[in-house]
Amino acid sequence: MTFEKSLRLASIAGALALAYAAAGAQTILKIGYTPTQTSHYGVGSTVLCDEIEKGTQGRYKCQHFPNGSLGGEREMIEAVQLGTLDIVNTSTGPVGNFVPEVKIVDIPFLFRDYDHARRYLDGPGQELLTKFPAKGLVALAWTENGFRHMTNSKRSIVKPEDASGLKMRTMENKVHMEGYRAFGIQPTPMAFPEVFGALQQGTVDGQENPIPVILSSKFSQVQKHLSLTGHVYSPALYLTSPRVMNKLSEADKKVFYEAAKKATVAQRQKVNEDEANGIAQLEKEGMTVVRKVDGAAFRESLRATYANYSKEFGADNIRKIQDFK
Ligand code: EAX
Repeated sequence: MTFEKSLRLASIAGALALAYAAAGAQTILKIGYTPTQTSHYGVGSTVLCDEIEKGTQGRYKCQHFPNGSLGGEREMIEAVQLGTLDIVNTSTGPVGNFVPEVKIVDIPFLFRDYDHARRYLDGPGQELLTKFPAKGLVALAWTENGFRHMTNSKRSIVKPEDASGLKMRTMENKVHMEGYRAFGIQPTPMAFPEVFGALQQGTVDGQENPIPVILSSKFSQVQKHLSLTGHVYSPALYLTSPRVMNKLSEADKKVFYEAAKKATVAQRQKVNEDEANGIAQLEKEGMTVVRKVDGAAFRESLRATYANYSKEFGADNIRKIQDFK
């Protein structure tokens, strides 16, 4: 192409872009997550998108891909890096495979309770968000999946010996798997969209997830026993890419970050509601629930594993998180 011709084409493209903008052209952002649209992920994603749409006067709008319709969390993060997906609302499950610094927050029994986890992530945990751009990702904000509990089809779990020998689906997360092995579980990593079928067919005996996921994914249909082990906190993130962010004006960037903050509040609120009402609901659906788990025994079983975590992450770094008030 001659220089003149390409100039002419460029000016045509420019004129077209202006015409679209005048006609109220809209950019569609594809957002994906593994649970349903009515789950905590759907609630948070809806607020994120509504706020972005409002704040940009409709120049940006979302198309939701819930239910893992675009694959598991690892695949969706890859899609965001590649640019075939714009935003993913994902647990940290596979994130450490992309941004290794994040793995520390996946250590079992690291956070005492929701208040501890949320305040830590909103405070010192913000520093971890700065590690994403080097990996072709932008973390808009921390959000939440919840404390994970075990379900299975075989027996009630009160202490590690009860969990021992059970084949359980886990996320593709080495930190989790190492801890769960110490509980005596046989961890079987699997993408979330495969989990219901695997439970139904008995490929695995159980799985572990927060109440809002167990509820929204209807695991009560394929699992008899629920134990409130709360063995690990599962953080989540709204991830997008530099590709998306670099197209935004400074003002629009601010809109995206502010929208993510509001979304986090809504997603955590939905977790609170499910924690408050969901356990009774799951009982009504036929699950046997163990509320009093021997937490001390589960922690104790992790002693040697914690020594390994300390080697990997630094004992001081772990203690700083545990001691955060
Ligand atoms: O992020 O894979 C999992 O078990 C996650 O907890 C679920 O997809 C929600």
